[in-house]
Amino acid sequence: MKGWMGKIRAFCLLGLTAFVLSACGKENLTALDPKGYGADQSFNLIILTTIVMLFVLAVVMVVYTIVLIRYRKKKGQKDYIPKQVEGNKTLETVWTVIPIILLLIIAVPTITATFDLADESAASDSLNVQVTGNQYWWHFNYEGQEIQTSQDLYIPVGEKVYLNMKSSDVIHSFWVPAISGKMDVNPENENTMYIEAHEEGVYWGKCAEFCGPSHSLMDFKVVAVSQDEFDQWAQDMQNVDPEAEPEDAVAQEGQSLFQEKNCMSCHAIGSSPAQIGPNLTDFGNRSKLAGVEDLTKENLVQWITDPESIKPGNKMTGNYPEVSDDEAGKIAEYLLQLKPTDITPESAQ
Ligand code: HEC
Ligand SMILES: [Cu+2]
Repeated sequence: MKGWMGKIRAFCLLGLTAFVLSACGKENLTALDPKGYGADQSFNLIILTTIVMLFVLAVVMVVYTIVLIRYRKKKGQKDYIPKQVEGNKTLETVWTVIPIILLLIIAVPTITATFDLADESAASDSLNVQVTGNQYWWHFNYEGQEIQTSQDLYIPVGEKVYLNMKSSDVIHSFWVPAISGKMDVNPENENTMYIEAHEEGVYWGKCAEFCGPSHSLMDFKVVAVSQDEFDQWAQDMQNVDPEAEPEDAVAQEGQSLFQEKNCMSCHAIGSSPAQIGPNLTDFGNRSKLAGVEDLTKENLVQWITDPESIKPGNKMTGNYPEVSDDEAGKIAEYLLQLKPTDITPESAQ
């Protein structure tokens, strides 16, 4: 009776776990539904290695079962030691050669893909973006163009985009599972990879190298848009006047406070490269605040008054003068109206 109940309980737990886990993950945050060039390669290799492993498993299980049934001790049989066989040449050759063949089947496409993904020959004719990993946010500097942005990386769909990556502090890892594999982002040397998205859309990215208390909150997005939309976006971003006065009176007060409270010592608006904190040129167009929270006025006020409550260990906490809720509300009005372009993560979805 007890064993029976245990089985039911284990079964329910398994079902529940599967149910809960099936809701995990965000849209376009999986390597199992590839939407980009590198992700295709990884996925094909996953399938190939899985087939090879299942083949090995099947063969071993069949042999195991046959041996188990055929050579088991039969009723009435006496104990005896079977004939000892040693150094069978044919067997030794077979079980050496088959694994070598299986490993070659895996190795050849893996090495080919590795070299293909490291190919930098098209870099000079492609869009190049300098990527900087920072404790807990990403910065993007479009080379040869007056565009700096943070958190959301806009790219034209169907084009190779080269990412030249470095870290400003510790080691991070750039990973957009649906588009491509991971690449370490080191403080000392630049690593380069290219990404290419097949479809327009928003793809979630994660830092994949433990980098501090808010490592798991170091999310970002790749926004893939058509070439026309990308050109429009680039033009709009270049045309931003960082000192433009907002129309709304409250937002105007917010703009003055943004200067008074020293926010500009770390945050740039426009293409200035200052980057102790995220560039806020298109902040109002983002769908997330600091990469993780929904971009609402309420959350923004909370961030400005107490960033620590959202991202522990971030580099903003304690490094600016105290801001009251009222002042934060005004600054929020100012920041939320920074919408220099109609090309946004929402429009790309
Ligand atoms: C010492 C430098 C520094 C100062 C001064 C500073 N910040 Fe920040 N700020 C940061 C850093 C670093 C981050 C990124 C935090 C993270 O995600 O880990 C950040 C993030 C933000 C974000 C989220 C940006 C995004 O892309 O989602 C906003 C909004 C912001 N700060 C507003 C302000 C305001 C308003 C002030 C002035 C009251 C201010 N900051 C002062 C460094 C600073
Ligand atoms: Cu990181």
